[in-house]
Formats: sequence, C-alpha cells, structure tokens
Amino acid sequence: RVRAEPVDPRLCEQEPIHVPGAIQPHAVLLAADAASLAVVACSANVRDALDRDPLGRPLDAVLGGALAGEIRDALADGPADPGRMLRRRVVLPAAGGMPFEVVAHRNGGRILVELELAPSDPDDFRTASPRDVEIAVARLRGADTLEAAAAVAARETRALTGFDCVLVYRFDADWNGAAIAEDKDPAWTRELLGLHFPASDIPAQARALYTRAKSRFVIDRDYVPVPLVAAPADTVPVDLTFAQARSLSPIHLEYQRNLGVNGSMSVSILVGGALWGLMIGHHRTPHYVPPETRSAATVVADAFAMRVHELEGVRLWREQQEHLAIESELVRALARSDDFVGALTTGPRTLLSLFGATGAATVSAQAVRVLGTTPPAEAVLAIAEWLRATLPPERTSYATAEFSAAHPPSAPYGDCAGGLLAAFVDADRRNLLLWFRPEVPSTVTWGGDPRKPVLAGSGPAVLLPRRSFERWVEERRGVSEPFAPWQVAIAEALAQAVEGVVLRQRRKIAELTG
Ligand code: BLA
Repeated sequence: RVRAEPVDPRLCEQEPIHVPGAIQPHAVLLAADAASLAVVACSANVRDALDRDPLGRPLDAVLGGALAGEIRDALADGPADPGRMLRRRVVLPAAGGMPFEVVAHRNGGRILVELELAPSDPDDFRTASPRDVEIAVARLRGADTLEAAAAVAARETRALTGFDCVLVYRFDADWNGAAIAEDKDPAWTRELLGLHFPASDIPAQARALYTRAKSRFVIDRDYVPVPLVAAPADTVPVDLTFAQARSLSPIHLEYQRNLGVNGSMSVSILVGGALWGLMIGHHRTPHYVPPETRSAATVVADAFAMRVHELEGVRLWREQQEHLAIESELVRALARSDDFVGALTTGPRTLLSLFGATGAATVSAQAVRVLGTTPPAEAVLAIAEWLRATLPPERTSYATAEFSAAHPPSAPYGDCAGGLLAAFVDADRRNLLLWFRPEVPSTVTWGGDPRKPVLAGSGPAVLLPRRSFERWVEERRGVSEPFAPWQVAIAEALAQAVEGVVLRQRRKIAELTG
C-alpha cells in the first residue's frame, strides 16, 4: 500500500476534501434540506442508528418531533453560520433506546445531523471535566514564553486526551511547518520535535478547511469509509467541511500509516483569524476520544492561541524596543565620531548587534570591514558593486531572504549570505551597510538524528517524515529567515545617521585641503 512515486503536491491540492462523499464509520450522518427538512442524503450505515430508511422523509419522522423541532428552531432560519451547532445527548427510540450524541449544523441550504453512539460506560474513557480545562488554561496563562506555552499545551492536551503523543505544529510564512513542542509516551522512541516539514504535507485546501472547521479526530486509521447515499433527485454533493465524522483524505491516512500513527487528532490553532498551527495527536493503536474531551481539547487549543497572540505581541514589542535602543547607542557613537566604520564595528555595540544577523559589513568606496561570518571581502565588494548597479536610483535599501537567487555569484556563500539586508548611506552610493543571514537548513537544529523517524517499512517509503524533511530542505535551499519591514526601517534610519558623519568628514577634508 506504499506509493512508489512521490506525489505531485499540485495533485494534493486538488483533492476536494470537503466533499469526500463518505464519513468515518463511528457515526451516522443525515443531510436534510434546510427549507423542507426532508432528508436528501444519508450515510449507508443509517441502520446503525435508525430502524428505517430516512431518505425522502421529514426529519421529525426520522428523529422524533422533539429533537427535529429543536434542530429546526436552532438552525433552519437565519444566516447559515456553521458556528451555530446544536448538541444533544438523546435516547433514540428508533435505535433500540441507545443513547446517542447528536450534533447538528447548517451549511448552505442543508442541515447536517450526525449521530454518534455515546460511550455506554463513560469511565472506560477519559472524559474531560470543566475542572481539567480550568487547570490547563491556568497553566497556559502562567507560561511566559511561547516555547513554555507550547510545551504546556502539548502536555495538558495529552493529559486530557490520552494520546501517545501530542505535538504543537507551527506554520511559517510559506506554510512550511515545524514541531515546536512534543509530549509523548517515553516508550515511543520516535522523535519529531524540532523537525521541519514542507507546505505540501498539509496542502492549501486542507489549511483552508482547517481555518474554518476547528478539529479532526480519527479513531482508527484503517477504517472502511461509509459512503453517502443521496435521494434520487438530489445531485449536489454534501459539503462535509464542518461534519465531525468527515472521512479524511486517503493520501493523508497513508501518511499516518507511514508515521506509525493509528488514532489521531488535529485541532486548529487560530491566531488573529489565521491558521497559526495545529495541535496534533498521535496514537499507535486506535484511539477513541469522547465528545466532551474533544471539545475540551478544542478549548485548550483556543486558550493556547490567545496566549500566543499575547506573548507574540509582547515579544515583538520588546524586540523592537531593544533594536531602537541599540540603534540610538550606535547613533550616539556616530555623533561622537569622524569615522563611521569605527563607530559601527568596534565597542560593545556593533552592526552585528542588530537583526539577529550572523554577519555584517560596511563598504566605503573600495574599502570593506566585515564582522561575524560573511563572504570574503572581495565578494562583499562585488555584492556592493552589484547593488549599486542593479537597484533603481530611488531605492535606499534592499532586503531579501533569497539572495543567491537574486545574485547567483553569491550562491556558494549560502552558509553565510542566504539573506541580505543593505542600506545605502549616501545618494552617490559610495557607502553602504550590509547584514547577512545564513540559509535556513544550515541553521536547523535537528531533533535527534533526522534519520531516526524512518520506520522500517516494506518498499519505497514516500510519505515518510524523513522524505518530508528532505523535501523541506530541498525547497528551502537558498532561503534565510526573512528580514521584517521594521528591521529594514531601522537599517535605513541608521544609514541616514551615518550620512551625517560622512558629510562632516567630507567637510573636514575639504577644510584641510581647501
Ligand atoms: C492533512 N497532514 C494533514 C494533517 C496533518 C498533516 C497533521 C491534518 C489531518 C489530521 O487531522 O490528521 C501532516 N502530521 C503532518 C505533519 C506532521 C504530522 C507535517 O504529524 C509532523 C509532525 N500530505 C502529504 C502529501 C499529500 C498530503 C504529499 O504529505 C498530498 C499528495 C495530503 N495531508 C494531505 C491532505 C490532508 C492532509 C489531502 C487533508 C486531510 C483531510 O483533512 O481530509
């Protein structure tokens, strides 16, 4: 069952995962027309919950008048807001008096009703209580760095849900991602912490769906999907975006197989309305998470997202304050000096104190002074020449995270010049300031041996995380961490302060020689 050839990521993006035409077998699904309330489609396993074929019948004839009435009152009118959900624990006479968890929501012109057999003995499963959630949220509040909060989120979510492993997965600006926290059964030697994965592992349409729908749970990866059956007159496929029991992409289930994962979870972490990351749960065997616990995990992920928002805001503010303080120190040094190179490259604060750069340089005419790790001086001069020749006259700065693509002669220096920030001091472009950053793969700290996650399997292993990591490195060749716009602004301000020194110097020389 392992694919022989790598899958084209563009094909991944085309799979319409919101209309898979099937659900997971632990639930029964009914889709009713929101106006007439007649059932227009259902999952083929309806007899697991109902004693008759519901197709074409009104909801009240299928579910009983009381429940159907509640569903109609909650969902039939008003905007089709999928956030409006109705949840009930009911005993269905039509199912031999068994208790069912019923979740109904509306999507477009349809009302979807999912029926899931409620755990008969809740003590058999970890059922999260509001108290558990309260404790988890309090601990998140107490975590005062992003790393600490992610570690708490992973630990608390694992304690709530009982997964063998819970990861906090964070997207970067290009939708690649990394496991930034991991809490797992110590007996499971597989380690994903710190590893990076390409954007195509979680393709665009999946990310779009996860931005709208909050969570996914798979009890048993090897389940046989239950197809949806439609009434003869009904041809519009049922949109399962918000259906809890939506059947997941078979390609992804294969990925899980290769990861050694059976039961799984992913809960969206939304920060400022955007998909920031996922809380991922992995179990080596099938794993059932009861409804209360699923919603508790979603609340904890939401609390984590809010804490991230708070901590990231504070961190950015601090980082900017620190940079502004360093900048004014450098400007003061410049004010006291006739030699801008000395002022920016000696003493406790230098150009290298800014922007997390690993290398920096000043160029004045044909003279270069370098700090940290940079290309050799003659290569830096060539870069300065290229910038002078390439940038339109009105441009006073230049920033890129992909310098070798812009300037191929610099490709051999990727380990120090993957990214470049440059600011011109003067209009004639004699003088400039440069900051360098390495390409990202060379800065990745491996979470143990990157080869370790490979599980000895049969045949070529294509969707394995090791291959994922290789693809990530492949795609990231020549790319550094990006320079932020506020960093470019500080570089420009500093270059302007340098211009003052240069003008003063020129005047002095003119006086001496004049
Ligand atoms: C979905 N891929 C996913 C999901 C995760 C990952 C977490 C969410 C689905 C879920 O709830 O389980 C990927 N899982 C990871 C990663 C880690 C992990 C990166 O544990 C690392 C720690 N995936 C591929 C390729 C394709 C692909 C090549 O690798 C396409 C050809 C597709 N992944 C794919 C699709 C989905 C998906 C289509 C959506 C599944 C769905 O919701 O139906």
